[in-house]
Amino acid sequence: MFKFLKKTVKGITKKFERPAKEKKEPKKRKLFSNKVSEKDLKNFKLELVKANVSFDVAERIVDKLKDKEKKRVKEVLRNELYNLVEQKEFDFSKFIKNKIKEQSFCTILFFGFNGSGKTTTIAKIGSLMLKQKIPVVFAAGDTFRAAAIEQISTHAEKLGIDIVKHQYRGDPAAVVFDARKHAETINGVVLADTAGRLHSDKNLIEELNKIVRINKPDMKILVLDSLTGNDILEQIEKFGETGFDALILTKVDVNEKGGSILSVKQKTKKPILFLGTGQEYKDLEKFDSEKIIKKILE
Ligand SMILES: Nc1nc2c(ncn2[C@@H]2O[C@H](COP(=O)(O)OP(=O)(O)OP(=O)(O)O)[C@@H](O)[C@H]2O)c(=O)[nH]1
Ligand SMILES: [Mg+2]
Repeated sequence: MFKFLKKTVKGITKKFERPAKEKKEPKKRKLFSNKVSEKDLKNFKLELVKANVSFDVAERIVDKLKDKEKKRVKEVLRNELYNLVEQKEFDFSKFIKNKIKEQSFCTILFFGFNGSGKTTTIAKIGSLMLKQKIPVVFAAGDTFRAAAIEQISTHAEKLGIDIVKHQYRGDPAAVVFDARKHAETINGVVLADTAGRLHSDKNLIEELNKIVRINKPDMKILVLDSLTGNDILEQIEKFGETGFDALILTKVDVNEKGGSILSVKQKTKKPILFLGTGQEYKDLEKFDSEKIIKKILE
């Protein structure tokens, strides 16, 4: 996980950890500065961009190192990384439990482009809800992609979770509505799947907006594939039209680069709830800023 970003960050910190050369060549001492050079910063910025850190964020990181003493690089980087990924504690299960207490159901809508990992993530969260004894129902809201209803039905069956589904080409807003009615009868949470692709992105956003208008979900979660490079920022902008409360980043187990995590946080300022770390139900990690920084820096 994040091997490439880690190597990049390590590259610059290591470089400045031992100013041994200066001692060996006292005559030339004046030529050596104890500050980080412009050239090093430029190279570091390029490396960050290669690791999928967006240009803006790479610039921000590098700016923080400008005119800093070499020996302070690690500390400055640590602080900046912390600023970039820090977020307030958010107890997802508690949020759901409270909503159910208040209104006898909770509706959570998942969306994101095709293949980002929505359906798999819903199955993982379904499994988590079962463990926490929170009644749960799936809404098969992707009525567009061939086999999408079967895919989520298979998860429902495997996990022993109720599912509400309609016909292919049916209205997803109605599917979610019916699932919500079911959730009220079991005092549970609706995990609503949606399509990742329609005839056009415009259709997709319009359909999502309709689902939101009709069902007023308690939480809207954007699911992003962490392997996506700079396009990830474009995706965020597109789904920003619908608006979202939180994010889930998937496939971090196969993400060597890792920089997208920094850009996403900076761009959205929304909490990342979970990271998808594999294809099994258990492969869902609560987002932990400290842990991420440790992974990158140590
Ligand atoms: N390695 C890994 N694979 C994942 C993860 N999450 C999802 N996948 C895989 O990514 C692929 C797409 O996942 P789906 O859950 O079908 O994605 P989706 O967003 O529902 O896709 P559409 O329904 O086509 O829009 C599947 O092969 C999943 O097994 C993850 O955290 N790690
Ligand atoms: Mg899907």
